[in-house]
Amino acid sequence: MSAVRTLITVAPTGAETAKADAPGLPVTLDELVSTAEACEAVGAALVHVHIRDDQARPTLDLGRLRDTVAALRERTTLVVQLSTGGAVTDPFEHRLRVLDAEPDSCSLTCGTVNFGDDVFSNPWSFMVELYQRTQAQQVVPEFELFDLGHVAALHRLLDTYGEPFGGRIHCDLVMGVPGGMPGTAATLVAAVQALPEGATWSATGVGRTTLPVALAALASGGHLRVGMEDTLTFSKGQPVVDNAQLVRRAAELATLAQRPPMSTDETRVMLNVKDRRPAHAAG
Ligand code: KMH
Ligand code: ZN
Repeated sequence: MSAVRTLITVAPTGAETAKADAPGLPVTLDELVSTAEACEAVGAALVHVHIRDDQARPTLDLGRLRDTVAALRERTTLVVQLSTGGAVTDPFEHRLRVLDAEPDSCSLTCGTVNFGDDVFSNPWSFMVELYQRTQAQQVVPEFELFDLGHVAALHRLLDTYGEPFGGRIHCDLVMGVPGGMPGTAATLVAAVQALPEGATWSATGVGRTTLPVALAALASGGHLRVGMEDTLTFSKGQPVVDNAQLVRRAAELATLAQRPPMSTDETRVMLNVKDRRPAHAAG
């Protein structure tokens, strides 16, 4: 069944792009929080977070992650999702430790994939360890699926280790990565048909697949992820100015499809995240 509203996730930074190549990329805490505020104002409900160090290099420093989660909770109502993918160079132990920053949600990639000239490594043993930690630490995982084989690995994970924390299965199809599944409508439909029964899902098309994937996702009843982690060109010859520009366009597309953006409260209910906001935490 198709959702009534559209969850718009923004992935504002990623780990791959240099600030020098994309001036609008948020790399400091202030830039990230201002970006998050601007994106919430135009329709985003969830932020997928990668952070940078003082030299704007990707980092998984736990103190910085904690400060980032706190600042986002203070200045926005967005659902805060930390990346456990990090950069392709990050060791597994650092990626597992991300959960100690107590986000609402985290990404969990369901298999290894060629990633341009690199390899994004997610062996089964790492997936299992990360999944079990999400269950123990009460963090809702979002299953990142870069390939059809990742959908099969997701079924194996659920069959073997049970349901995720919160009881909802939420996936993100990451399409158009050189080495992963192509960002086409036909591939999206094939992946969606293979998802676990009752799963909710968003899709993101990397690079020039952004629009075809967004349109196919809306046509198929899915949600949207956009942002400068995935897309740096707004249209032919026109660089993305900032993340809000991409969120605004996604919100317009969703509204045209008569499934306008979902609020942050509705998103919390859909994903069943634990409420860790200071004013809301139980006990
Ligand atoms: N930066 C990529 C290697 C995730 O956030 O979980 C992995 C990535 C996926 O971005
Ligand atoms: Zn990411």
